[in-house]
Amino acid sequence: MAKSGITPTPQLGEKHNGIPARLFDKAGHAKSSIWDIATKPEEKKLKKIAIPQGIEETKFFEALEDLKNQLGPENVELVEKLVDGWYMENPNTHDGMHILDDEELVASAVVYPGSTADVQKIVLWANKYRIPIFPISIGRNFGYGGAAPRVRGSVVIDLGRRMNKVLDINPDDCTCLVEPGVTFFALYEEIQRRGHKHLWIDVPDLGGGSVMGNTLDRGVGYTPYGDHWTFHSGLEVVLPTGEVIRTGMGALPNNNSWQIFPYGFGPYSDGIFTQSNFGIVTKLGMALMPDPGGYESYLYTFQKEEDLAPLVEIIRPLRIANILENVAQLRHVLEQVACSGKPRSTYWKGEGAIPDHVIHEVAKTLSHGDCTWLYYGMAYGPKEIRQYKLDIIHKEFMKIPGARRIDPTTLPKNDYFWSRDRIAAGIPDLEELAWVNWHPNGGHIAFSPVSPVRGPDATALWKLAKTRCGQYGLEFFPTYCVGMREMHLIVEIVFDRNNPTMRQNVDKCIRAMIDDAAKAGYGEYRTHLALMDQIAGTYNWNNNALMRFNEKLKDCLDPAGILAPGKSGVWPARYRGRGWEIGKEGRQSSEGDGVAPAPGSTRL
Ligand code: FAD
Ligand code: EUG
Repeated sequence: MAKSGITPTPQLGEKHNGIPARLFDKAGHAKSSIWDIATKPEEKKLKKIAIPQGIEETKFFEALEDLKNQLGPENVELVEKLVDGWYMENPNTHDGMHILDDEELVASAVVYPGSTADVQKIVLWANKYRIPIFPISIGRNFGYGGAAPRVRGSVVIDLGRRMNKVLDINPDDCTCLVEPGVTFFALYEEIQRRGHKHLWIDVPDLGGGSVMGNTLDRGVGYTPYGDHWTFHSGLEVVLPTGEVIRTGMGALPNNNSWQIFPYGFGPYSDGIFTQSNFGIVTKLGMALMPDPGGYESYLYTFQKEEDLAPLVEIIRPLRIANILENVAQLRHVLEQVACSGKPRSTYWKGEGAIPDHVIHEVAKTLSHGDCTWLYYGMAYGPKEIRQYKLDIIHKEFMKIPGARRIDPTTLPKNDYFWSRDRIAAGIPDLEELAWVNWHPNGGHIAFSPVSPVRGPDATALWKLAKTRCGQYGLEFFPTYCVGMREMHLIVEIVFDRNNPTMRQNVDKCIRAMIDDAAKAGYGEYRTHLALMDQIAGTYNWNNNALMRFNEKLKDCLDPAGILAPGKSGVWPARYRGRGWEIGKEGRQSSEGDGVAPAPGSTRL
């Protein structure tokens, strides 16, 4: 791709999913460094529209005409080509970071509702014609499937394009209510614009995702409010049969407590709308953090791989006692090397994974110096309050021989440290994208097991990943996100999207890790569409009792089986027993053998 062809990144003022003006230059750099080494053709014309199984082609096109009549022709688009784009200009038709062949997990069409009533219309339409639909808020679920539907040919509902208002910010209660298309970037800017300087949000490593999509996928950020689902309060949901509900206090007409008390009365249903295919969320309430009156980032480095176990033992009691206050990241030095944004070939051209000694040679040249682990944390509050905690942390962390505290005053303004500093203070950024450039046409996928905050567990998972990635000749970037009583280990593997052999190796490697982990008693907190069946299969206690419960809910809530079939491994009755699961044997095809006619068709 010619560098001269690079267009400017759309800004927030022009597009709901654009980049804030303050990060425009950074986005430009990120984009050109991707384009500099890209070789995959930018655009691919589909051989054929991906018509979903279970409907005749002519009937499908008739159905789309009907949908256009209901929503306006400009709000329904047929998918005829695939453009992978990049993080800031992500496709809504497929997974821009596709691990399977790029024509596998693709939409037939994309539809843009403008209101909850429009979403209801789309759901009723899908029931009428038996067409699978798949909701996205922004579609930047990179590492986990992007905007792709699980069933090939589903109609993607891109909620964010027209439903992207911050509906409410309550500066006294410190809460907000958002529509699907509000990104972390957009929410942050809106709070600044309204002058609520005392309100913080909590952001993931990249700010381009939606508050809603991230929270519904149970994503994480890095302030004390890092576990997003914990901090939500209140949903509005369109059910797969078209009814709308409000959960929690939202069910009480004229209530003024929807965003401050998440439970309401009676069975608490919110959880079933996360990582699920039981409803389409159209409004979400979130708690906002009050400015703690000061903050201070710290970075400690640890020399040896074996330091992991004693370090994690030190972390656990401090984290539970809230001396370690935020969802911190404990990162491996290779990720820091990759964060420079330079491709792997800069450091190593050989076969197999980069040898450790090469990584350490490069690490010596980085601002933090050579090490194996880096703990990026933050202390909050006025100076004297912070200092109390920082002193304890210093005393404890320095018990590890060779531990070092990096003095932030020695670090230049553009050092990666300051990006972590912004993120832990709720200021969304774009820096983290750099490591996706490790390979040309960089795609990535995550293996994300949950670990107790215990030395032996952290070490077991680290070794498991190291062994399998070594076996497949792959580098991996491990980061532990330190929750209150557990850690998510995020093992990111970058691959060249244009290299099918490499993609297949990554797929095999991750599948092996999932099985190894399950055998040792570890499960994933979240996953890519292509891995959902396998992972759901590991949560199989008592003869798959949980999956049978989920299937019962699915059949009851979605009798026609139209909403995101197969999401999280939950298949509607019409699809079951027809080979739709992508198995651990590494089958690359995502489709099964047809669907049964749906029951109850006269009612709908
Ligand atoms: P979407 O793609 O819109 O949706 C995510 C999921 O939720 C999909 O399965 C979708 O079907 C479902 N969904 C969305 N909206 C609805 C709705 N209204 N109703 C029902 N279901 C819905 N993630 C983290 O959590 N923390 C990180 O620190 C982090 N760091 C990253 C770093 C890098 C470099 C990259 C590339 C990715 C990172 N991610 C991280 C992963 C991902 O980018 C974010 O989680 C992102 O916020 C998800 O994308 P989205 O909000 O656009 O969600
Ligand atoms: C990260 C990435 C994730 C996630 C949590 C954290 C951070 C990576 C891609 O998914 O789920 C550095």
